[in-house]
Amino acid sequence: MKAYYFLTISLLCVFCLGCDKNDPEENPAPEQSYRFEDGFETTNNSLNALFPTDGSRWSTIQQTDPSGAENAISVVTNPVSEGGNALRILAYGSDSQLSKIDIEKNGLQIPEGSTVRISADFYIDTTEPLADLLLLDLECCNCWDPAVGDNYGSENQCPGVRLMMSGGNDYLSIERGKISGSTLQQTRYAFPRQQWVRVEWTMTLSATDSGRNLLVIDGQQVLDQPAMNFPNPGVFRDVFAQEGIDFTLQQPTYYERVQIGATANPTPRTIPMYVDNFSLQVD
Ligand SMILES: [Ca+2]
Repeated sequence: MKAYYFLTISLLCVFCLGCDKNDPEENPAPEQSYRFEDGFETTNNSLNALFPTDGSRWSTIQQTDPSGAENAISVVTNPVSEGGNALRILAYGSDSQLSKIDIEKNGLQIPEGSTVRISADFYIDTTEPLADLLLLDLECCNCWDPAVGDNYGSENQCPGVRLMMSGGNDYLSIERGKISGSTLQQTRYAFPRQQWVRVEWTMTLSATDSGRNLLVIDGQQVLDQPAMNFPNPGVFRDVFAQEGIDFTLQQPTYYERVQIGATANPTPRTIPMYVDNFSLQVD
C-alpha cells in the first residue's frame, strides 16, 4: 500500500507541478534570521549534555531498532572534524523494522520563502553499499491533516525533503517522495568513505517548481536544480482525493524539525558513521 501511495503521488506530481502557483508575496522570507550550530562538544563524552532543558541544543533522539539488534548513539573523541567531540552513530541493517538512529532538533519555524543552509561533516566508516541510506531530513509534522491521522502509517506523517544515497549506491541526492516529488539525482561525485566529508545543502523553499536546491560535497557542486522543496497544499489535496480522502495541509506551514544521522537505514548492512560540525542557517 505504501509503495502504491508513493508511486501515485510521484506520478500525480508530474501533472500537478506548476499548476498551483503561489503568490511570492504571500510567502515572504522570515523577518529574522535564525542560526543553530552544534559540534557535539561535551565534557566527559556526555550524550545527555546535548539535550539541556533550556532547549538551546538538540531536542531528542530518534531510534527504531531492527529486531534482534540495538542501534547506538554516543559522543566520542575520535575521529572528530571540529573541536574535541563528534557524534557516533551505529545503525544496524533493517529487517521487518526500518532501522533508524539519529539526533533531532525540533521546534523550528521555517516557512516557504526562506533560504535554508544546512551543513555538516560525515565520516562513513564502511565501504559496503549504502543505497537508499538517508542522512538528513527537514520536515513538518504539524502540517499533517489530523483528520487523516495515520491512515498511511507513521512514516508518511511528516512531509519534507531528505538527503539520500541514490543512483545505485553512494551518490548523495535530494529525495522528495514525502512531498510527492521525484529525487533530484546526481551521479557526479560518489560519497567518499572512511574520511571526513563536508556536506552543504542550500535551499530556497518553494511549494512550486521555482525552489532552489543546491548540494555541495567536499567543495564539489553536485546539484543546482530548481524544483519544489516545500509541501504544496494542492498537490496533497489532489493526491489524497485519488484515494477518496479529504486532506488539508495545515496552515501556516513550517518546516519544524531537522534530523541528522541514519535517519533511515533500509539496507541490510550495519552502518557505522560519525557526524560533526553541524549548522543550520535560515534567512
Ligand atoms: Ca565537534
